[in-house]
Amino acid sequence: MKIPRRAFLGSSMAAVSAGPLFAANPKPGKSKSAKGGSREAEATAKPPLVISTWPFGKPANDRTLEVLRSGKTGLDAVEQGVRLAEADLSNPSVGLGGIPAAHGVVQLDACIMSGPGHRAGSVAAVEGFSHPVSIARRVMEETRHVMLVGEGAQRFARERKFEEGPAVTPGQKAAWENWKKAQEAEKAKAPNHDTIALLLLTPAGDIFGACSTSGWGYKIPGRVGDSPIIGGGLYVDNAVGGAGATGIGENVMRYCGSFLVVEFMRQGMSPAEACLAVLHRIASMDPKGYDLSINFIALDKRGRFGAAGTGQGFQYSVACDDYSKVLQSPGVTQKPVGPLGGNRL
Ligand code: SD4
Repeated sequence: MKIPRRAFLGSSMAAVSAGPLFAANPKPGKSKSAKGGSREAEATAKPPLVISTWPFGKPANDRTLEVLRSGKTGLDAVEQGVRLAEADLSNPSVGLGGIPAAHGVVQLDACIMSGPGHRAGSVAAVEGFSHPVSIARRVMEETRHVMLVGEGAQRFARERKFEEGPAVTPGQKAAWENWKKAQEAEKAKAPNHDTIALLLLTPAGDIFGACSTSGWGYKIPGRVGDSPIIGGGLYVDNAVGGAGATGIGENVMRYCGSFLVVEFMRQGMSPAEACLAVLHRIASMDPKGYDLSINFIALDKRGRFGAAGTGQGFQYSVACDDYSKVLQSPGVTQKPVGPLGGNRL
């Protein structure tokens, strides 16, 4: 097993998670306490480098690198990585295996972004199709628009013969019926919702990103979260870096969260510092303070990467040549990431 070149971590917690492939950051000044007692993580790896949300991002990262190594483009690679997560029907938060909306049908949100050309495509509230990330890509490549939603997005996908997915499974239906008995849509609590946001830095220095989710479980039909919003759940700037989000989208999209992470990197912060700075910024403005259940991942043009969450326990996945791991993100508060995290290995 080879050790990735130039790899280091600045957080003791992350260094433990990273194992022997990463050495402790030799610059102690870089590892400072975050508000609330957590520490920032900082690491660098030689591209190709992929970072994504949650442990289920790990196979998606591996797939992304595999596609890139096979000679395909960075855009192909991030799309295929996210498609892997979308195809996993045991994942209750991405793809058609996701928790349905309040009317009992799964509605999917996704987007894709290319650093080169600063191009983006997005779809929201799409029912019945297995791979919203691919529909988003076609919106980007074949229309003059950035975002299609609902019936319009479905018509667009149908015309292009996109794969229609399995109907709601008996398990999803039974869970939905139980939920329906218990509460109204307006009072819906999400028992578990995650998202895959995935970022790639290619050896040529280009950055690509993609994001896909079934959103907030039992959401009001038509509700759109941060994930398909360019600058909300995902943002890429080819001159600087990329960022993605997971958690309660309402707490990200009101602040253009991923855009802000990238802007802070542009001002000189490392990815880890930028993720934390955005959490602090949002908490300083939001009536809920840090009680937000949001998490960010980021990478920059130099191959540095990092993550941060409002609570403890947010895990993210990182892969580069000869390295593919699930890492632990620093959390600003001691509150657990909670059922919204739904970490699974
Ligand atoms: C949303 N941000 O729809 C997504 C869901 C998510 O952990 O990431 N949950 O709000």
